[in-house]
Amino acid sequence: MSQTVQETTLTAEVRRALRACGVDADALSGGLEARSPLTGEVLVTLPATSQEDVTAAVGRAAEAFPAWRDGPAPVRGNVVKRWGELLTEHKADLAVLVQAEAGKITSEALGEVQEMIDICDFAVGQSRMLYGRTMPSERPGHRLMETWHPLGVVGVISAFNFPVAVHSWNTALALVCGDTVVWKPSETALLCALGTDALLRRAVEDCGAPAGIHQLVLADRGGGERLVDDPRVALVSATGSVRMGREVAPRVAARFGRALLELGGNNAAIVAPSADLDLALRGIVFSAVGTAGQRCTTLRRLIVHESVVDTLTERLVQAYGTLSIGDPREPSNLVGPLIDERSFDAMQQALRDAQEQGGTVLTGGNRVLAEEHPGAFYVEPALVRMPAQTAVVQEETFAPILYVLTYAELAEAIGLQNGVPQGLSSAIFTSDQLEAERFLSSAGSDCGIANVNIGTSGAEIGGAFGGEKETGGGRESGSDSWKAYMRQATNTVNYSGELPLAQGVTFL
Ligand code: UN1
Repeated sequence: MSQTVQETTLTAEVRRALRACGVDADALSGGLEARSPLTGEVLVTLPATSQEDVTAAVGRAAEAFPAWRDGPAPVRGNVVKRWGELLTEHKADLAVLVQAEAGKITSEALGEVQEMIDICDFAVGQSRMLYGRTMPSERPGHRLMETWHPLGVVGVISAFNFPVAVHSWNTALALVCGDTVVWKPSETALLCALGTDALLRRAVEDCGAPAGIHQLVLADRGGGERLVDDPRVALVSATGSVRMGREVAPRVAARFGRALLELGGNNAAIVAPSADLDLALRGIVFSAVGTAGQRCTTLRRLIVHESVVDTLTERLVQAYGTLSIGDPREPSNLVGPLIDERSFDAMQQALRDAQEQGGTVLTGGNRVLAEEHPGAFYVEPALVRMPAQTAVVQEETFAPILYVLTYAELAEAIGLQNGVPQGLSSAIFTSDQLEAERFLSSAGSDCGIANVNIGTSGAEIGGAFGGEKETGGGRESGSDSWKAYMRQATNTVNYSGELPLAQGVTFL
């Protein structure tokens, strides 16, 4: 262990959890620091993956691909099944690492690992359902059909806020689809990546699968660029900011690679006059404040009918007042820390901008526990009444700020909801079926996720996850997202003994 790491309850617990997942925690040392947003302390130091190592990792994944591709998909499913079993066995251990690095409260850290277990289940089933269709051919004695084939190496770039679940959405599907994976986790979530990788490595060994099918690289930005630019990487699946997506997408496009992007959200909920306000209140608070406002699905804008806005904001202010903020290991706390100081500064800047743009902070926004933890950034979630959807409201600030806007007519509310550059998640709280249907129709929400009487966050893995516009257009996780990890081939088989040409063309 390096000199900088002090032995504390947290570092001891993290090392125990790493060992339980199969990582030789005592052998770790190096130039990278894994820091905890809980206290600001360094948990472990560990070696960085150099840019050359990233290229070598892509090489190993590319080498493992043909044998993996050629095996039966349900046999590939066995590896994912075993991974799911190990994740179930080590759910609490991995959650300790998620909590230590992402700052989640215990139930959300456990919930994140549960998402991994669920997607493994889903992918195992999918391994027997990589369906292609057969279409009627226009020619006699011909069969027209499609088949789905493995794509190659998939590069997975994941973010700090769902540091392991989003990796598993991609990896569980990519593996059953016959692809191999190189994973670059967030630089602020290295330990939970090590734990996840160790469990997957064990599953690979237990099933006798090729060792190269999953490669973890603890790389910085330069290493990430290597991954993005490598022509052997058939698909780059990247989760993160719009800024990151703007850099990744053209680089991948320049070499005609595929990109699956899951970028920022600026999610809104409409609260209609007929809404059940008790239910709406709970849905709003969880979506706005859960994970300290650091989900890409976090509720950031509340569009409330003018007849209920005063009652609802009053109740929200009250509810915000009861939230306990602090060390997420403490079961009574519901709001953990922001990931780092930069994130805190961005929140403060957004609050200043909001006030300059005519907003009123109804509650929250202050840093707390600064004396106890000078290196950690705990904040009171903020509720801000805005006169209009101003510039700051149109941006995603990755912190717990909820802007409140009002509307008179549903069309106006939908206009506000859609009037931002991002298009991930959205919701309406209403008891009016006609309103709900309008919201879900093609003239309603323009987001990838549109919900009724439920908040914007906390999606199940069974549906496709992703959004439109600046959110990047990618779909991950459930439904038929698996198709992004495969290539489609169209096959025409002629068993007629003649050679009729399509479109009635005659030749020779
Ligand atoms: C993310 O924040 O990148 O729907 C993913 C949710 C979670 C996933 C969020 N199931 O909030």
